[in-house]
Amino acid sequence: MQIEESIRLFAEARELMPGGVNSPARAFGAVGGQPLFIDRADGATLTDVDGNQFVDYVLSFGPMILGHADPEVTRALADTAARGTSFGAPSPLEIELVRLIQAAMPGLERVRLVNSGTEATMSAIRLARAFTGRDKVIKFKGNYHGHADMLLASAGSGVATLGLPDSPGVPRRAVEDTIVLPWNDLEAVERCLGAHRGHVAAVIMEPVTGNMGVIPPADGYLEGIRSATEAEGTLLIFDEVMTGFRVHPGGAQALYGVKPDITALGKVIGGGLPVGAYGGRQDIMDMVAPVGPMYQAGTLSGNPLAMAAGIVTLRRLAEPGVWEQVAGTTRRVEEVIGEAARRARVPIQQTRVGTMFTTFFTKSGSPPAAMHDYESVAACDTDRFARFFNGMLRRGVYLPPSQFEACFVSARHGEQEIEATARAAGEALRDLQNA
Ligand code: KE4
Repeated sequence: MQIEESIRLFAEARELMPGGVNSPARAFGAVGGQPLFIDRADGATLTDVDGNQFVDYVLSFGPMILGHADPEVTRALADTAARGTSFGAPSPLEIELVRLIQAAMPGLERVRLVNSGTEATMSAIRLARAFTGRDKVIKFKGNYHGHADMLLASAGSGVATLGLPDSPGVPRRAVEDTIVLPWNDLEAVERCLGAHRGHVAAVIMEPVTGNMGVIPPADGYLEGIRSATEAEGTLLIFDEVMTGFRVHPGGAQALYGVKPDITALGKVIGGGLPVGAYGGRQDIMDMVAPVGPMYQAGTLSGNPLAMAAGIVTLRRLAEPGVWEQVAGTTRRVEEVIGEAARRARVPIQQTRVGTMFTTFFTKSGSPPAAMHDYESVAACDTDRFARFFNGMLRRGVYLPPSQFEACFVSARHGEQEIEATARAAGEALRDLQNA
């Protein structure tokens, strides 16, 4: 595969931007080689600046569930842009998007729109502290909630990939009220809440993790955390920035029937434009300025372009059968990769929830029974993953460049993409086994 133009651009980009990228997750740090520069994308296909085409399972790390350059989204963006791109004043589009979010997640009685998932989770934590008057926050090892200081401790995603347990520049006092517990261990939460009775403002969690790969909660885990937090007056925050509209049309809260007090959203609700949101019970959200004293603001919050793309995306996902079709394709993709691994006799563990999935490369010999927590994922054979990633890339399939990320499927992935993935996986896994 010829990538001369990407090489040239990467050299130039590194002179301008740290690592030549605007997000570490794109840096290929865990898989070697260098990031490819993308020229355009359409449907399930990425085309890089050298003309190489790929079946895309990154989909902007989740947002592009309709597929890239969806004609209806593109038309809505053009029409909206022609009417002005930002007013610094409310617009009817914000009402439309919030109504679509509430239709899917009725527990969000009030919603505040922001510009990224990081802003959503950061604001949700501030809100929980304001509402409870408490300072401590429980998060989980391997869960990533964006890069706000108080949440950048033992995070997943790029932090796990880069092995940066606590980022420099985050002062100790910024995380001294952040307690990090093991994921999928209900007793640890119950013990911690008891030990810090009256001091824990919130538990924040990815209800299904995506940032250490996809790991579903153990049976009863979410329900147990819900009742334990309820009993302690601690707010439960579901970070559904990734899982929202991905694990279920109503998010993990609908899939598992567990209602958080506050939900953070992002990615899909903006259809590929910068967006985030946090919302929940009205009595809690009434703490947010200008109704209440908790301050949070944003120049481009509720931006008409992000609203337009999000409205088209959520409307389409609400049409009968659309989301189910994407979930069905996701199951097929998992099947063909699993079949290829069995034929090549390469040990893998596969996880899938709705429209997101992960292929874990376990160390041969004694693979863990199942992917359950950060330790089981950290024990994976990340070198093997890297070789698989590059074998797939060379054969026209673009996976997230880390074992600690989720793969995503879109409404535009079909038979052709499944067959191309099956063929590439068969060859890449055979190469692995013969290496
Ligand atoms: P953003 O600030 O990147 O919009 O959202 C942060 C965030 C919050 N919560 C969850 C559960 C998330 O997955 C994310 C962002 N996810 C990463 C991918 N694992 C975004 C990709 C990147 O950092 O470039």
